[in-house]
Amino acid sequence: MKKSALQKARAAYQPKLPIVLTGAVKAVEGEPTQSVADQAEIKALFPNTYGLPELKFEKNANPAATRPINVGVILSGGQAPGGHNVISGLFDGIKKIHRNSRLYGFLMGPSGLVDHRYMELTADIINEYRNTGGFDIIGSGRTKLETKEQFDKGLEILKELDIKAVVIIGGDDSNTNAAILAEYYKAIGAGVQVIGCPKTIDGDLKNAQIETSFGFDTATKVYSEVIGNIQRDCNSAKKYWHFIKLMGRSASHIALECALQTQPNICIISEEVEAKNLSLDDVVNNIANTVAARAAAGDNFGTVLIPEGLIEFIPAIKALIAELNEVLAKNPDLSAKDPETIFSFIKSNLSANNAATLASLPDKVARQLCLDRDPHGNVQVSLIETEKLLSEMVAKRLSEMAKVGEFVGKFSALHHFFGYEGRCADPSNFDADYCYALGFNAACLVNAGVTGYMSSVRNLTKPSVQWIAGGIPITMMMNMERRNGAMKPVIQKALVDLAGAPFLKFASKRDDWAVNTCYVYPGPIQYFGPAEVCDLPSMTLRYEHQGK
Ligand code: FBP
Repeated sequence: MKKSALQKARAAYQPKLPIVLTGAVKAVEGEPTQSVADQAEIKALFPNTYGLPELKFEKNANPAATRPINVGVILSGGQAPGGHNVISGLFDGIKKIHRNSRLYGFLMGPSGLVDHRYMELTADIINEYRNTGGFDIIGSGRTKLETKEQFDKGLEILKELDIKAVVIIGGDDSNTNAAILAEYYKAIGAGVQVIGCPKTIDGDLKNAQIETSFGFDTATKVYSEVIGNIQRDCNSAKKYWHFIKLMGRSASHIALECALQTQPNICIISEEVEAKNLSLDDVVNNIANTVAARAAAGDNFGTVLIPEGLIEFIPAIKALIAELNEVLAKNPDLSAKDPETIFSFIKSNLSANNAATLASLPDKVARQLCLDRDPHGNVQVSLIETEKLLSEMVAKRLSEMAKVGEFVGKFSALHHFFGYEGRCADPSNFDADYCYALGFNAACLVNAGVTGYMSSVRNLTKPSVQWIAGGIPITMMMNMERRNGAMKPVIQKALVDLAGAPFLKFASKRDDWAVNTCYVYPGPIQYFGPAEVCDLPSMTLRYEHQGK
């Protein structure tokens, strides 16, 4: 494989491990835990893995003799920078436990386990992928692991390869499935442990125990670089409004982090739209008013950041999606029908209010909401062109305002969607170190013999040598939610906290950023140079944990 100059230099980067993981460790148990909500239901569903204690690794002066352990690894869901470093940390971790340990990668996501598609990850292969972006070492996929048949089929190959533990690297849905798999294997005495790793650029897999998911840091730095470049372009030409949609699924963490880094004129936060019960027209009017205020000062340009999940948070559309989910869940045969039949069936089976909301949307958006779902039942918000929908509605509103003298200026919009551009970037030093530590730590959890735990590395705003390593029972993060028409145990998603330091910081500055031009240009991720340039964690993490 031909390598760029940066790739060659980056291959030599040695991720910094927390000091505690550099020698032999022992797992110290904390208090028994409870799920974040719905304790009785979760306990009943996870009788073997509920209530486990948190674990913290400490140095072990008298390590016991070890035996080789074979481990399987799965990359699940969307790509996130640093996945290859989780795998290399895991590889180095199990090799440190015993040099004859073996690592097997299941190919193209969870389906690789079920379909017995795998490869052994040897040192030569691992060395090709250290510190690189992407998930291409074994590929990823979104197959949902949920049935007993899938679990049993997976167990056949795990037994054949003498695999003692499976590490599932995924987001909230994949780690929910990891918990279900752990419970099942424990219940049947399969002798296979399951460990999760918190991955997703969306940043919504975090809680009191998991400070951030990996990939968020790098992806937001990539988006912030290009948003900064666009802002400099628009401040140079002074003739366009840029409508920039950002990935992040339901949560607006990515948009908020990019706003903190680049200081755009407008950034919409979906969670606030919902909390204030704003309609689509309210959102449009707010943007149009800022465009008009800037135009009055002679500035016919600007930037608007839009979280991709916005549409789901507009209360009327949220109600519509909830009913769509019910209709789809009650009529499973629909999925085999052609799109036109599904669309007209849905339209004629909605309540009057929701049918009216659906009818008010542009046809393309209405169809996307009804027809495009991922295997977990999520609306595929990345496919909905909210940036175009908003700019068209803003243009219409501005022409009305112009007629009554409330807008005097020009409005010319350009559109961008940043998501895939950042998911496979070479990990920042933060993500390279964090991911390597998560993988290495997962090996320690396997060695500790536990199951149903998520690899946890904390204290992340401190230098990486001071990070704290351990394991968090996945059931601790779970609650009951309605999915596909039934109540299911799932990991609670972390949305933007409107009382949290990152949002409050943004809210205190945004009026100034709206009218004045206060752009910041963060520039590209730096991999070599002083720590204060190269190793800084995200602003979200810094505000959440250090208040700065
Ligand atoms: P995960 O939750 O699996 O990490 O995926 C994140 C994400 O990048 C979202 O931001 C986005 O909505 C979605 O994946 C896109 O999915 P796909 O890769 O299937 O197009």
